[in-house]
Amino acid sequence: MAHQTIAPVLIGKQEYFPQVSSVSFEGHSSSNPFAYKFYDPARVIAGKSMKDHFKFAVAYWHSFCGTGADPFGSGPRPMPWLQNPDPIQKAKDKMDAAFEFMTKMGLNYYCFHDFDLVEEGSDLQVSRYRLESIADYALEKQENSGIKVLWGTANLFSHPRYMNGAASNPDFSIVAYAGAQVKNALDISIKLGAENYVFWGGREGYMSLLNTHMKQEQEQLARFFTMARDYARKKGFKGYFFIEPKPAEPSKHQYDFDAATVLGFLQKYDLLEDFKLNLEVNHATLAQHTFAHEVQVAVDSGALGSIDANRGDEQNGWDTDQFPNNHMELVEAMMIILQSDGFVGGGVNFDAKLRRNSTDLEDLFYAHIGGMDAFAKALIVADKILRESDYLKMKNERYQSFQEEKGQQFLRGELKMEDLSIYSWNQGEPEAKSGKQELYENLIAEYLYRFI
Ligand code: XLS
Ligand code: NI
Ligand code: NI
Repeated sequence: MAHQTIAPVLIGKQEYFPQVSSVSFEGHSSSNPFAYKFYDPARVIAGKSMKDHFKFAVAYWHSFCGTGADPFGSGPRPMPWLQNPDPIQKAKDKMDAAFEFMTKMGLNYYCFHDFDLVEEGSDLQVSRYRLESIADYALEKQENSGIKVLWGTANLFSHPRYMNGAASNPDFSIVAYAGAQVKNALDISIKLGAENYVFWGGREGYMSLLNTHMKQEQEQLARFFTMARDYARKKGFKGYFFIEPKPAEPSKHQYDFDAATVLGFLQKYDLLEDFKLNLEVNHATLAQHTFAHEVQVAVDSGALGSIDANRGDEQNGWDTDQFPNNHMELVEAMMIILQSDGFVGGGVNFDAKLRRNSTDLEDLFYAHIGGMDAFAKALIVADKILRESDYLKMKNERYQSFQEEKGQQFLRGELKMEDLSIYSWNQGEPEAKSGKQELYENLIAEYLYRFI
């Protein structure tokens, strides 16, 4: 087979994306499909460069491992970096492709699951060896390029052993195995200088309550998070841990259902100091929330750690993980983020995949350029709305009565039910005040077209 003889000669040298040399900012009047129209990394918005606002990251799994396979058929996407039969060489080829892509895109971060980097071995020892080999290679590439790890994680959902859960499994030996895997993943993440570490519990939930001790499983989960935190801290990890909420899929019910559920859990088990949230747009949709809702819930608790940027499909009820392009949705979210202190530790990771029939290698560029431009545009527009429009004034005026004496007393806890009663008997029927939702919505629509 030709690739077996060619591969060693090409280590680190093959160019996987020769059609693109580099993607840079050309402004909104450019028609170059390989240029940013809005994402100008150095441009300062609200006191911070766009680059620092977002810390855009590529998701290793979707962009360099996913061939487009779905339950109905194998993957049609040619992935030239996945051809070598030797797992370590294949992992290196994949990493070459990833770093070539990120360098050309000007992306400064990536996110990975342990076994995105290299295939899982036949046992823990082989896996450990493989992970260490590829981590050495990654470290070298990171040092040469300046690219960093936004977060690492362990894949605790693909292998059949996790069919009944990982940390929340009813069988202790599986919980222990998950522990061994997470220990490795933490070691690798720390070695690669990962800024954060993620837990997404795709199988931490149940398929049927009939066979499930929900209370115990949640306690197991909390115990597991606590152990992982303690281990990582002992090893010198300074970053945040993020829990990524999702209500279902693949489990029927996932314990990390949505932002509010996870916050309650973290508070109950005293983990809020070290654990924040990684919010995914499409997961919000599945939980029947808007993305803005999830962001607001997190921000209100100082727990907006990071974002998995993507979007769902208006007709499909599953995690389609499309690249983001919904401007109304993103502006609303960016308005909330701009009014907060921004991400606690994290950034914007494109947990998004090309459609199965997007099979040209250059499609990966279009997808990320579109996503980054959508966020950049949303940031510009959100900032402009907050600074130049009546938005904040309108919103504050709705609450004006709480600035007045009685409202203030109420907020301070100085009134009793009897006081509310006396007040209302004297005032009579309150005047109707419009919520003006359409006017607020128009503001976003309007500013989307006058932002440059
Ligand atoms: C799946 C999740 C997953 C996490 C990382 O729905 O989004 O990709 O982000 O395990
Ligand atoms: Ni995700
Ligand atoms: Ni997802």
